[in-house]
Amino acid sequence: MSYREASKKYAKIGIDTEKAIRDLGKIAISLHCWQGDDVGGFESTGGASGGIATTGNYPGKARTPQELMSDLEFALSLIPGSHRVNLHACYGIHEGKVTDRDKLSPANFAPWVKWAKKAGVKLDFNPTFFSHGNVKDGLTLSSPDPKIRKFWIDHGIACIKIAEYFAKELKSPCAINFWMPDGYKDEPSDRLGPRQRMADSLDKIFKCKYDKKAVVPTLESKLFGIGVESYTVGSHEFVMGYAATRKILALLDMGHFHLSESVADKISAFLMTFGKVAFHISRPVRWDSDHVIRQNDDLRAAAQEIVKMGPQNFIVALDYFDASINRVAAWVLGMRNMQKELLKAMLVPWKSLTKLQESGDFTTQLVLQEEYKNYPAEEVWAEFCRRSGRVADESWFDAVRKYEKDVLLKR
Ligand code: RNT
Ligand code: ZN
Repeated sequence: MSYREASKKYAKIGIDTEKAIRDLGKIAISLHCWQGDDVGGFESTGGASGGIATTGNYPGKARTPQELMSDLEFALSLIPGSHRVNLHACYGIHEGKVTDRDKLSPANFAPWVKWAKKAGVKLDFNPTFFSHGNVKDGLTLSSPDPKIRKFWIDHGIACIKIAEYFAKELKSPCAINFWMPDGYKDEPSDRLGPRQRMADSLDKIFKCKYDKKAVVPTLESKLFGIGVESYTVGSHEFVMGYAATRKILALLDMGHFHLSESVADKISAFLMTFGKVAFHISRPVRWDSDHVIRQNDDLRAAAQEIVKMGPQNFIVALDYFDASINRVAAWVLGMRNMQKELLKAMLVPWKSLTKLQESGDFTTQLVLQEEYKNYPAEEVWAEFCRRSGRVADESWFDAVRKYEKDVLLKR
């Protein structure tokens, strides 16, 4: 089937494929730099800690800022559309001695801004509250030790300044996501105190002066982490309450819920409360394992909610890290999968399906929901890729294989 024929078929159910192609082109997804080096960063060679872990030892990971930048650029050259890159504070660039997290400044990220301008991407940011000696007994902003709290508060403030710098330099608001691993392995005696200290520390961070239009803080909730199984300070209830009362955004990570919960179902309620929803698109397998996202039911359902409620109301960032496969392929595949699901969601006539829902015609609704899954979305995808100057099918992977041979395996 050609694109023209597919377009005609869609027109019969009230879908304008040209509009879908235009709309998809407008969605910028934030590509997480940390898939490129297993959440390593440029401060030490310690690797990730704090309830998150990477597994695998595939060759070729980026070891320097230059390597990470070129890998990102190469990945972006295989992904249609224009996107954002999501940096973590531990990816600061240090000449000689490493500047500690509480003293980071825009200077540590100037090379990233220079690169972003050249690569034509905008930047998002994250303070790094993990993989550091000042995570004391598993706690940062909620530590009972005021010196520890102060260190991390200063880190949070330093990062807000860096986010503001990104926004101003790149002329695009910068989302800055706060995720703290704080929690306990076994049942704590006091669940309230750490949450009160966490809220107080966050208040001290967000009290700093910053341009509210340029910097968009988000707060990420979590159910549990490895080694932090019994209690997480930043639970969902904590995050919803804090974010709603302080008028910042809550961030939903698809791996941070009980596995039988539907994250997609939460979005509409969040949207009503916050007006905007921030998202970490991830794939948990039995736990928050951060597998590369696939075109599965969970991703489809999330993409459908994003499309139905208006992509402009979402901050869509990817968050997974698989060290057992080619890391560039992991980026490209995940981004393209996300885009494919968004496109498929745009090619469903939600208005007519909603009418069926409201009239109680659940049989027709079910039948059509299923039949529409087999409409020729791939022709529209191919056309979108053609117009973006990217290949539509799996041949992008040939380029990755070549890059692996020529560049990655020589590291
Ligand atoms: C951890 C959170 C967090 C991190 C990144 C690296 O469980 O999902 O978002 O994955 O900040
Ligand atoms: Zn996350």
